[in-house]
Amino acid sequence: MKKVQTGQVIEFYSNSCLVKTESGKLNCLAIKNIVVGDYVEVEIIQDSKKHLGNIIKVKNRSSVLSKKNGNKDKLFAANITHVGILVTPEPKTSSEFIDKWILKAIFSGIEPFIINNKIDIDSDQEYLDKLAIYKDINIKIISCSAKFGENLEVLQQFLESKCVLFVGNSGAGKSTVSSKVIGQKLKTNELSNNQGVHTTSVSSLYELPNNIKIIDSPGMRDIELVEYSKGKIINGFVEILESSESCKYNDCNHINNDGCNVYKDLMNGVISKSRYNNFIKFRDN
Ligand SMILES: Nc1nc2c(ncn2[C@@H]2O[C@H](COP(=O)(O)OP(=O)(O)OP(=O)(O)O)[C@@H](O)[C@H]2O)c(=O)[nH]1
Ligand SMILES: [Mg+2]
Ligand SMILES: [Zn+2]
Repeated sequence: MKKVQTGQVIEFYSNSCLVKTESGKLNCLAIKNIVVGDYVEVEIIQDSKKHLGNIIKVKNRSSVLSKKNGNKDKLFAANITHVGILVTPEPKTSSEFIDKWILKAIFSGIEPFIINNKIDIDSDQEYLDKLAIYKDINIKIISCSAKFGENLEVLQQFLESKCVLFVGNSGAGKSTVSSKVIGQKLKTNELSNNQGVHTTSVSSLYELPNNIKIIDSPGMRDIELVEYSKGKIINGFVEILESSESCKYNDCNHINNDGCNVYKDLMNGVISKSRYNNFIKFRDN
């Protein structure tokens, strides 16, 4: 066995993690600020029963998902390329939830897309109008029924060579989509680590054929946007940002319509009401 190996963290417990390298899965001592998805260098330990390796280096990340925890950033997952936002007629997905995750993805260096799940159940015009808003701003939408396996091959194809995190309200079908794509049930939250201690949350990375990677990180379920400064929120609304470049005044607040191009585009229907409302809400709350 090579003394130093490169691998990816595929499972993360409170004080240890599993690193997948060319010679297999190595149980390693977790070090500070390592998360599932990280590429690391591991030094093999010859004489320890508990841990097979020490992480000596973390490689640069292409993206990182984190959450503010007081003054600190708590990291959840690294090197995710795509966030799949599950949108369903039942439970009803709010536009606020969708816009929050689009913004979060953009700020984290990750591409958001929408999974229109449960196409087997009835949806109304309001629901279809909601989806149309995201199609208009060039968000990729994949429609499927996870439960009945409809169109899942399209999702699977799209996910090739990507590393995805599925997000959605409770009941939207994250677990169903994941297990259908993975072809097995997900690991549950209750898992014992090597010292027999039950950890309440474990983050996992599932590697599938065709180089599909799915990350399951229970801690990322609910996010808040308090961490982003008011001035930056507009960067999470690309069409509004673009429109704002034609506002008459540099310090336009996009509310009073004096020379405001965003307001004009809102009136023209170029910018959707719900996107505009969420932008103002996220920015001014
Ligand atoms: N009709 C229909 N039901 C679905 C579909 N996908 C999932 N469901 C059902 O929706 C319910 C919730 O699915 P889950 O996969 O457990 O949802 P989840 O997003 O993991 O929910 P939480 O774990 O609570 O966050 C289950 O009863 C599924 O069978 C679908 O495409 N169509
Ligand atoms: Mg679930
Ligand atoms: Zn303006």
